[in-house]
Amino acid sequence: MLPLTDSPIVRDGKALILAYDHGLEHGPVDFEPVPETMDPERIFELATHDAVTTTAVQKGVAEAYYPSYEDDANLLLKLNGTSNLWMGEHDSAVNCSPEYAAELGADAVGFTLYGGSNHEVEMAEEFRDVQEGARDQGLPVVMWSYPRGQGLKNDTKPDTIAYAARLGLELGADITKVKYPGDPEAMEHACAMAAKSKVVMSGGSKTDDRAFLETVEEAMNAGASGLAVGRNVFQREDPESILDGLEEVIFEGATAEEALDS
Ligand code: FBP
Repeated sequence: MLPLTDSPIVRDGKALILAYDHGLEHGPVDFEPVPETMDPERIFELATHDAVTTTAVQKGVAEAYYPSYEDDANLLLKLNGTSNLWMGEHDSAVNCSPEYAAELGADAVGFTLYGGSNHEVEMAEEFRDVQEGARDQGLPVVMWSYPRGQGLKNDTKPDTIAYAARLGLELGADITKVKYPGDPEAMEHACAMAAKSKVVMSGGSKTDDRAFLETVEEAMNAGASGLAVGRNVFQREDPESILDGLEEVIFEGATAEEALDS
């Protein structure tokens, strides 16, 4: 496990990952609420906000846009992904290597693992190559740990999320991104399962400012090390304002109430 003390993707041991792989994972529908977000430039402008420690994108977006932002934003290159057009059992195609990620200027790499899928074994083997390749490049590894598959009817059950967090530790992720399991006790259990590795909460579909900041506050108090968020930022008309609030809650220890009042 990397200590992450020198990594630009964490600030004071915490991370706010701006996720923008939705064009692949969900398709154009996610850009409909705020159409200018279909342009990656808009997201890289947000990535320069002080609250954002890194931005997660796929290879093509990084190749085309990151060169203009490399002085002002950090890059987390997602190394696998699947479109919503895929109707099979949960799986994710590896589309970039850690070596090429490093060439593109990545500060970290990301990988989705669908524990519980019929493809879990192959995905874990692919993760081994990614994790060891990232170690060779000195890059931290962030696992999107999403238990899914035919046998899993509820992917946010407390036990399932605790297991998801533990998979990150066991397989060598430095940071594991999990869905919020619904209450602070369950999140605390998941963070404890990750032991020395860090857990960040996944943003999820857009909610109102209060509900969102309160959940982030709960997750932080439960031991999370931050957030990986897409839609709850870029689907807002004023994304800078929610980033201001997230900065207060994640890095300054403010309550959601204080962040909303400021
Ligand atoms: P959101 O904050 O918008 O949920 O983004 C986080 C994320 O993990 C993205 O990186 C990814 O594209 C998406 O969620 C996957 O969402 P799901 O598979 O749950 O539909």
